[in-house]
Amino acid sequence: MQKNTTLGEFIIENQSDFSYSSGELSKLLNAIRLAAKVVNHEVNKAGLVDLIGNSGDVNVQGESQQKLDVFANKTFIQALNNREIVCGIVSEEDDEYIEVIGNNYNNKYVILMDPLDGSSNIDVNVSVGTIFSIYRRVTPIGTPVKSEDFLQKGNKQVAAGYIVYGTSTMLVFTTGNGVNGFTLNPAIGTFYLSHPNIKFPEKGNLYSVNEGNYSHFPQGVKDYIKYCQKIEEDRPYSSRYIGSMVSDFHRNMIKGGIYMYPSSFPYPKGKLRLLYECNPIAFIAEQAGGKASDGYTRILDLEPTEIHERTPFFCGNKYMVDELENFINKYS
Ligand code: AHM
Ligand code: MG
Repeated sequence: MQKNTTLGEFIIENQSDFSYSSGELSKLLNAIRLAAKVVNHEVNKAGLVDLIGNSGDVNVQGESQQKLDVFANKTFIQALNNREIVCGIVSEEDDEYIEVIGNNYNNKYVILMDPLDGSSNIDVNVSVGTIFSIYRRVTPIGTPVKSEDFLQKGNKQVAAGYIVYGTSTMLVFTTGNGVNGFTLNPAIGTFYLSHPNIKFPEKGNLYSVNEGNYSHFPQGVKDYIKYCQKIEEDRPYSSRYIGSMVSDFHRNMIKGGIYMYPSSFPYPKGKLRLLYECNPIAFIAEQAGGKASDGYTRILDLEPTEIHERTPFFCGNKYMVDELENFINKYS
């Protein structure tokens, strides 16, 4: 790989690594790259213009939508629609899946996304992210997309990634052949390969969880948190929690650590959505040598039944998630 590789060059050079190496997956990643730049531009100036705050609308899950949520949702949908690469889109912000009719239903891929994750952080200038998950459709080409195209297990993903709009903006993705991270040079609007072949470090010393919900966590999770805090060997671990899953996961993957969103009140099944939050992050985690679990089962092996379903989520260094599962299994 040459130095200063751009994302565009990387996509072309690695096309043969993509599971289904038609130019379409490359086109799809290019559409995401473009939308990411547009959203990045808007996120960066959010403090300057009247974009911060609530749009007044409520999404399907009863959560109030931020204006930038709406903007990011529209931007990604438009970029994907315009290129006629996907036959359907699921977004956290839309109740039903979106059918893309263009190209006579001949598009091969579906995409599921959270256009702006952690959006409650925008008002306070804290990092947010976009998460996406890509599958090959299972229904015949040339027919309208159906719900079974979206309700596939995570282990069928052909690509997944996230964009973190942080101190710098990064696009991190996998096509099942390792994880690569690209940093945006905002002066010229180009993503450069800055983090090739990302792997979790051997040891982690961070744990990330909303401890305000502690009293509602399952006993095994409570015991694991106490274990993280115990002065012993390489512990206590440091507690780090931004409240933007993309940023929390990104930090933990680079530095070593575990992210947890267990079942709790008011989220008996956990807060995070399986299809467009947990599955793509789990795919990336595994490709980086980590592990993702609902406490019992590999996230990527869960059988989805609804597009907006939730799951408890534990993700990080493999040995840390193994330890957590041991604590949980003591009570099962
Ligand atoms: P969102 O998609 O509505 O932004 O919710 C998901 C976010 C995650 O990014 C984050 O880790 C979590 O919600 C924080 O929730 P909490 O405030 O309950 O800790
Ligand atoms: Mg989200």
